[in-house]
Amino acid sequence: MLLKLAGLDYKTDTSGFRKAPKGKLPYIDDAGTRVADSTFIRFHLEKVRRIDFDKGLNDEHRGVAWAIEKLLEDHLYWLVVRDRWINEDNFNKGPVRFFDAAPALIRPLIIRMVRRRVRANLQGQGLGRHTDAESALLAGRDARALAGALGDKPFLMGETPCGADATLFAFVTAALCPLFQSSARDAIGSYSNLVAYRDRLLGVYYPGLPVGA
Ligand SMILES: N[C@@H](CCC(=O)N[C@@H](CS)C(=O)NCC(=O)O)C(=O)O
Repeated sequence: MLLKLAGLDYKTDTSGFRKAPKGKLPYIDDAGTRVADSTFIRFHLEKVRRIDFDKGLNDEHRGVAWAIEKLLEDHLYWLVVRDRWINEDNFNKGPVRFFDAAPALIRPLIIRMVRRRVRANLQGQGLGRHTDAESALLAGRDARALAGALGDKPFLMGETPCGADATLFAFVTAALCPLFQSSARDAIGSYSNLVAYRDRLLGVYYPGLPVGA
């Protein structure tokens, strides 16, 4: 999404984590320079390609945009991980497919190991310690904050997209994924401005991408 906002051509590599410098996605390979993590990808593009994703924003708006981005990446993110990886039905509808390429004989073992690690991460970060009802409360507050911040503007900070729109769009779209039962989906889906934002940005940046209902 950042590359789209920057108007830069790119090719998508779906081969997975093998070349990811930090063992996580996303990363980019910019003419041989590998940069991992969406925030550092953004910093790289700002420095090397001289792009200011927050052009036209004053310090107050830059601060709010950054805070919203981190709310999404470091709070709502974990609620979505929890919904998808801990809930058995959700896991079997989505994340289980990440392991399709593993040899069938050892696949269940790998799945158990990776799920154990995801559970440990959720415990370590802390959000995995809450009950379902408490998590749903937090998801509700996240959604209220996001819907309130967006209001009736076309983009988070006004008439044109800023850096945090890349994150907001990604998270709203992921949370609304109709495949999963989730408190994040219920919460985000109850705000018509967030659903309309998803639809609008999909139409502009990913025309034809099927996202379901
Ligand atoms: N805040 C980081 C998050 C990166 C991240 O957690 N990526 C997930 C996929 S959405 C991942 O690669 N997880 C693999 C793992 O935790 O081992 C970013 O925006 O780049």
